[in-house]
Parts: sequence; structure tokens; C-alpha cells
Amino acid sequence: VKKSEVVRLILKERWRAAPYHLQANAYAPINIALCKYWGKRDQELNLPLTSSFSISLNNHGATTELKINGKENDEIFVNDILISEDSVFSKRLIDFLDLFRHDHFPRFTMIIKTNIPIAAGLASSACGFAAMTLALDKLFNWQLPKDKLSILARLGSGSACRSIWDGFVEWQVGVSADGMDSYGIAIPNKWPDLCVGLLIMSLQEKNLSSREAMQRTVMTSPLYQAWPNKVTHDLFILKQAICDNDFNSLGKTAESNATTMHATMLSAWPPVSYAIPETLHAMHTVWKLRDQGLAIYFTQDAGPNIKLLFQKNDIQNVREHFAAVDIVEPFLEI
Ligand code: 2P0
Repeated sequence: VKKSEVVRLILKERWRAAPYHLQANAYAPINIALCKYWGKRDQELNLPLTSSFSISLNNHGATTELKINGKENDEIFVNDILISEDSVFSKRLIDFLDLFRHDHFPRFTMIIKTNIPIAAGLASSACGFAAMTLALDKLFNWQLPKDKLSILARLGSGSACRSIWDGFVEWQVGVSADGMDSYGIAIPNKWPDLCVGLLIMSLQEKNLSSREAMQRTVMTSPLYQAWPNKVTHDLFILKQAICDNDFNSLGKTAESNATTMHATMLSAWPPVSYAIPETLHAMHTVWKLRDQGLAIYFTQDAGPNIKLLFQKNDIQNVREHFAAVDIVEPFLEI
């Protein structure tokens, strides 16, 4: 199934209609998976092999402004820098926009502003494509429900389907070939004391995309066959932990899910590791602090940066050990 067919199924008579506004903008948060998406059953539609579960980081994310520019080309600015049309990043965005317009028209100026490092394993493509989808919905006045917007965002980047929502989100795996049952669903439970600490160790762009890394893992890792069962188990425990407000169960499950995902990558061939020495150092610090009685856990995505999980009453303690930590309270009203 092609992306354009899915877009037609969702937009129906709205597909390729003229824009309703000349300009629109939207915001979407980054999301951190507590149970990871790692492996696709469909490369074209970004359909996953398993469900996944995340938390959106309310005030950390991307704002996208879309303007019809009347020019012959699209222009993309990221944090005020004009991005080359030939870059992989631009091509991905332009291909995505082309799904919704005739022969590349109208052309857009896209002004993307993020308050997170791009491509350093902080889910910048997730919030970027989610914000773009929400801006398109406004520009074309589609007024689509969020499950449909989540499917469209997934066509840009898999994990973007979770950034359509705040709070806890489950991306259900789905079974259909066109992916109409594979989108993010908001889990209504809140956890006001939950904190996520971002430890930025490197701002360098990764040299292997998560797209390639996950495909290589599925194709070559002897450990990958254990992954779907691990996800089923972890999802169940995570949801239970949220219902019971059991922080240690949530933290343990998220950390174990991340280390298992990275073990599948390390056992791929050629091996994949996103860790740098600072990553391992932070992990050891977390383990040491936990031995000393602090309720702190970590997770790591397709980059070297570590995300700490802890609760509000330990903020001071965490700051003492991780001076550079950027603390986010996902459920804080802002
Ligand atoms: C996640 N990651 O669940 C996992 C954990 C990285 C590690 O989703 O190819 O950029 O666009 O569907 O969404 C990053 O992968 O990949 C990701 P595509 P995406 O957050």
C-alpha cells in the first residue's frame, strides 16, 4: 500500500483541495518511549512490528509555521537557518508535503523552531512531523479527528503518531495492511509527580538513522525474536504501574525495555551502538544512586543522550548528581 493511497482514504474529498488559509502554525511535543518502537512490518507506511508506549514532554517540542510562498521552491528554516533543499531532512519533509498537494504546488515556506537538539536521539523528527501534520490540518481546514492526524503523522515518521497527544500515549500495533488501525491513543491517567530529566551529552547528529538501525536489527540480530514478547510483557506492566501509581515498577520496566532494545542493536551485524563514554558513565551513576536508595531510572533512544525518570520529591537530589540535567514535568499545567 502506498502512502498516497492512505492519504486519500483519510482525506476523501478533501484530498488536494485548495488551501483554506495562506498561513498556519502548530506545536507538538517530543515524546519519550517507555516501551520502544523498534522494528517495522511495513517500511513505506512506518507500520510497527509491536505496539509502543510513550510520555509527551509538554513544553519541549517543535513549532511549525507553514506559509504559501508563491515561489518555485519550498524553503525550510530550522531555528532561523535555511536548510539546503538537497539535504535528507528537506527531502523527507518535501516528500511528505507532496502527499497533500498537486505537482508540488502550492510551495511553502516552513519555519520550524525547536527547543531541543535536532537528530540527537531526542525524537525531533517525531515532534517535527506531528507539528507539520497539525499545521496542514489548519491550513487546509481538514478538521480531522486526532486518530486520523496520528496516522498521517506516522507516514512522516513512525514515532510522530505519538506526538499528536499530551501525556501517556499508546501506539497500537494494528493488523491491517493499510495501517488504518495503527495510531496513537491517549491514555487518560495522569502522574503529576513524574519527572523526566534530559541529559544532553552530545549535540552531534547521529551517523546512522534509527530507520536504518532498526531495519538492520530486525534483519540480523539473533536477539530480535525475543523482542515482541518483551514488549507485550512490558506494556502490560507499565499500564498496571500507572494504574497503581507504582513508580519503581514503571522505572524498572522502562529501563529494562531500553537496555533490551539496545542489546538487540548491539547484537546486529554490523553492530549498532549509540552510546558514547558519557552515556555509560551516566548509566553507572544511575545504578549507583539506586543502590544507595534513590528511586531513579533511565531510558535511552537512538542517540547517546540519557533520559532520567524520577519523582518530584527527588528533584534536588537528582540535580546534585547531574548538574546539567534539564528537568521536565510532563503533567505540569502550562
Ligand atoms: C521510539 N525510536 O519508540 C524508538 C526508540 C528510537 C528508539 O521511534 O523510521 O524516527 O521515522 O519510523 O520514529 C525513532 O524512530 O523512525 C524511534 P521512522 P523514528 O521512540
